[in-house]
Amino acid sequence: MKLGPFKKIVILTGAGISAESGINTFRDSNGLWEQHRMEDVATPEAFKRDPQLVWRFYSMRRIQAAQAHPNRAHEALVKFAKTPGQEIHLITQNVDDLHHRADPTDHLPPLCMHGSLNQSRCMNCGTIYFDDHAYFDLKGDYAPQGTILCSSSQKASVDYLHHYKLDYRDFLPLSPCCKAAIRPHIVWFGEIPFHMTKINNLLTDADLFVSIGTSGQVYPAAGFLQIAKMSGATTVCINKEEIPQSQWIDHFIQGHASVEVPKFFE
Ligand code: BV8
Repeated sequence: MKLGPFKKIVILTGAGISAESGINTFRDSNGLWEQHRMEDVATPEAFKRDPQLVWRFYSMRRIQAAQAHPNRAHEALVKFAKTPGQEIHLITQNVDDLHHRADPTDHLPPLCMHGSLNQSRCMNCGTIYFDDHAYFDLKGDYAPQGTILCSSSQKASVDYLHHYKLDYRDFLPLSPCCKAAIRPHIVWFGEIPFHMTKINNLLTDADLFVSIGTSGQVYPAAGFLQIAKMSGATTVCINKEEIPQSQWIDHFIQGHASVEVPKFFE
């Protein structure tokens, strides 16, 4: 499909762009890992109620993301961003790092509105750490000392455990700064997504908005198509199935992201 030319292009991605890399989406499989609904696990209340369950949940997702690789859809966006003469912005709802790994030279740094799987945050002072450590193994057991499950980029050694002052009794990581509870640096349900001011400015200025691999179930991202359309943008949705926002979509391209995204952006 040949559209444009466009001056300011804004792209939103969701779990569907990572599905063909082997990362579970949220609503295609009925719940992830512990068979808990996202809303029951990915909330501040859930972390307060059972921090170990939440750390097991995110450990599984860290292990899965570390084993995945960017697919042709991630790569096609980076290739498109390298073409001169247009302004392109990427917003992602995903917390995996596949957009980053597809783009080592940062041609299209994503606005990660829901945070990052590979970062943790001290609950006392808010310090953010790069931390892709899986505190629990695939069976849900505490990752035994010495066999830390994390990507090779992380110094996997015993001093890592000591550095994070793992409290063996309740198997919970503590922040090296305050020895306080440390949580995934992720936006949970009921929390305000990151970069919202910048995102709203991008949506109102865009002349092309492309939504890729998202079910349009989670706000505020689910409202972006409407904002862009009402601000005068041409809107495109690339997804495996229809989404509720069809009235705000100019062009709906049904199919797999790894096939349709390269076709659309080449
Ligand atoms: C907020 C991090 C206030 C966690 C996530 C009632 C009405 C409206 C809103 C609400 C409401 N009740 C509560 C709310 C607010 C709530 C919300 O929207 N709830 C929903 C459930 C109704 N939202 C919030 O709480 C947000 N905060 O509203 O704060 C505020 C906001 C702004 C300003 C001021 C105040 C915070 C939401 C963030 C929650 N955290 N993620 C984690 O990941 O562990 S959301 C989580 O779910 C994901 O990050 C992702 O964003 C979302 C899942 O969405 P998708 O990415 O779309 O994934 P999904 O599986 O649903 O769909 C995949 C799609 O891909 C499918 O359509 C499938 O067909 C397609 N697909 C699959 N394979 C492929 C494919 N397409 C192409 N190719 C393929 N191969």
